Amino acid sequence: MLVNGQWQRKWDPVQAKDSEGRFIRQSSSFTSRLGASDIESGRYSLIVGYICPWATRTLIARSLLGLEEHIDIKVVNPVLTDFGWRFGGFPGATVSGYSGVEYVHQLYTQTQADYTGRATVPVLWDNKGQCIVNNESADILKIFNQDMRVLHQSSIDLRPAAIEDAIDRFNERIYDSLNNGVYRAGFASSQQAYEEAVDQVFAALDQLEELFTNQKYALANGLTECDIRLFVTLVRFDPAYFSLFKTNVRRIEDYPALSAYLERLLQIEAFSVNTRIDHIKSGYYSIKALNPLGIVPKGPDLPWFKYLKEGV
Ligand SMILES: N[C@@H](CCC(=O)N[C@@H](CS)C(=O)NCC(=O)O)C(=O)O
Repeated sequence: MLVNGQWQRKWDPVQAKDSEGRFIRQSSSFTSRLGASDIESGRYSLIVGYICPWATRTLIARSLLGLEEHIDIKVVNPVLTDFGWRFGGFPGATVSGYSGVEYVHQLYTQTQADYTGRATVPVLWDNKGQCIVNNESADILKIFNQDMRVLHQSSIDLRPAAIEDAIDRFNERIYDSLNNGVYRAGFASSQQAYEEAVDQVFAALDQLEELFTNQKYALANGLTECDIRLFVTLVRFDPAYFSLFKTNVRRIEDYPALSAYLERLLQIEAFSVNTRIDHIKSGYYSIKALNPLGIVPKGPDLPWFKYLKEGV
C-alpha cells in the first residue's frame, strides 16, 4: 500500500483485522460523482482487472448500458506483483497508455501526491484532469447508470428510482454475507473468524437458491444492478473461492437454481464477454499469502464455460 505517497513493503492481501482475526476491508478514498457539464464522450477511462469482482461490476454495467465507445478500458495483469497491480504482460491485459505509468499505484499518487491507502481497481480516471474521479465500484455503477445517462446506447436502467430501496436492501443483504463474505473466509486469520464467515456464505447461498427457484432475477421486476453484484461472486465461486478461500461446503454447481441463474446471465453478452477465467484463476492463485508457490490448478471444467468467448 501507499503511505504518504510512498510504496511500502511488499503487497499483502490482508488489509486489516480485528482482535479475533476477522478481515476488514478499507473504504474507498475517491468518491466524486459527475455533473452534467463533466460528461463528455472519450473523457474518462475505466481501469480494471478481469480478476476483480468489484471491477467486473463496472465492466458489466459499461457493456449493458452501451457505454463501450464512450469510456475506454485499461486492464491490469491479473498476477499480483510486490508493487500491486501492473499494466500489460498477460493476454487481455493492456498497457496503461499514460507515459511512465506501469503500476496502478502511480495513478493514485498522480492524483494525490501524499496518498495513503491501497491502490485498488476499479478506478474511473479523468483523462482531461489527469486524476482519479472515483475508486469505489458502487459509486461507479451509479455514475454510469445515472450521471452518464445522456451517453447510453441502451434503454436499460440498472437502478430504477421506483425500486431503489429494494435494490439497496438486496445489495446490503448479499454484500457482507456473500460478496465480501468469501474474502472474510479466505483472509480470516483465525479458525473462528473463518468458520463464522463460511457459515454466513452458505446461509446466504441456501437462501438465494430458494429465491431463484421462484424468480428469474434477483428482484422480481427484472434485471438490475443486484444481478451484476451477485453474478461477479457466483462466477468466481467454483473456479477460485471454493478451493483458494476454503469455501468448500458446496459448489455453485450443487445448487440447481443458482446454476441455472448463472447460465441465464451468461447468455447475455455483457456478462460473458467480461468473464475471463484465465484472469480469475491466475490472479487469485497468485496471492502468495494463500498459495506461496503460485501453482494454478487445472480444473474445474464447468458446463457454463461454453458461454465464454475468451480466456477459458
Ligand atoms: N471498495 C472497492 C474495493 C476494490 C478492491 O478491493 N479491489 C481489489 C481487487 S479485487 C484490489 O484492487 N486490491 C488491491 C489491494 O488491496 O491492494 C470497490 O468496490 O471498488
